[in-house]
Amino acid sequence: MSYQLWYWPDIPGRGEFVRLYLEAAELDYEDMARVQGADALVEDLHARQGSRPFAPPYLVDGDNCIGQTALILTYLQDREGLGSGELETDLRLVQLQMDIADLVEEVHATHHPIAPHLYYADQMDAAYEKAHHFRENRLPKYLIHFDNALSTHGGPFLLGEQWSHVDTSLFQLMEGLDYAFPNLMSSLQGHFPHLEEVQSTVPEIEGVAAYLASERRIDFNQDGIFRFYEELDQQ
Ligand SMILES: N[C@@H](CCC(=O)N[C@@H](CS)C(=O)NCC(=O)O)C(=O)O
Repeated sequence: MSYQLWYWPDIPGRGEFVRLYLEAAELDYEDMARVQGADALVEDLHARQGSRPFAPPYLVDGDNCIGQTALILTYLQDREGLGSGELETDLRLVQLQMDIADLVEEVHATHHPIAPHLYYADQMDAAYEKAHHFRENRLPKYLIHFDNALSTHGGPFLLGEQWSHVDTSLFQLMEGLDYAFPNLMSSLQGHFPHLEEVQSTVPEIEGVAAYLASERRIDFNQDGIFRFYEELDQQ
């Protein structure tokens, strides 16, 4: 039986982290809202009551409904036998995936620092200040952390030759950062060689290559988490 992925249809967003792993592992899934639309997503979410996730993305696997990107990826890894087989290593993967989720939240906060439901135009001053701290402190701190983690097994992936959900997510993260902060990221070129290596190697995974060449892969846009606002990318 195929998995059902529910996520907003018009942005890559957090759904893309799940999609990339499903595609890398060549797992069968239906991208429900891409077919049925955003209204169907809202309706499905509200109909779930007790087992209802707080927000998309969520994955439905028979009677199981799982929300939270990092948890979905961990669930898929375990369900499909794609883990390392060592508890300590798999816990490290979850921990890094949660670090990625934290950074994704901080990226979103650069353009929506006050409230996600307010327009960017109504929180631009705060966004400007938030983005300054993000560029100067937070992003470098995270990138050093991920680059160090990647350096431990000799690459190209976190665990060496075998890719994991952390690699597919780091690829997506770097792609999103390049889109949202092109000036900043080009100034950092060469500083994080392991991240650059994973960014260029993940697209070579067979399932990912096929996916990236397909129409299922949609571009970053100004409604998503990774948005380009020139004023937030100043050096
Ligand atoms: N921590 C959750 C965050 C989920 C989330 O914020 N989803 C967004 C879309 S990317 C959403 O639809 N949020 C609606 C809301 O917060 O009310 C995760 O990593 O999956």
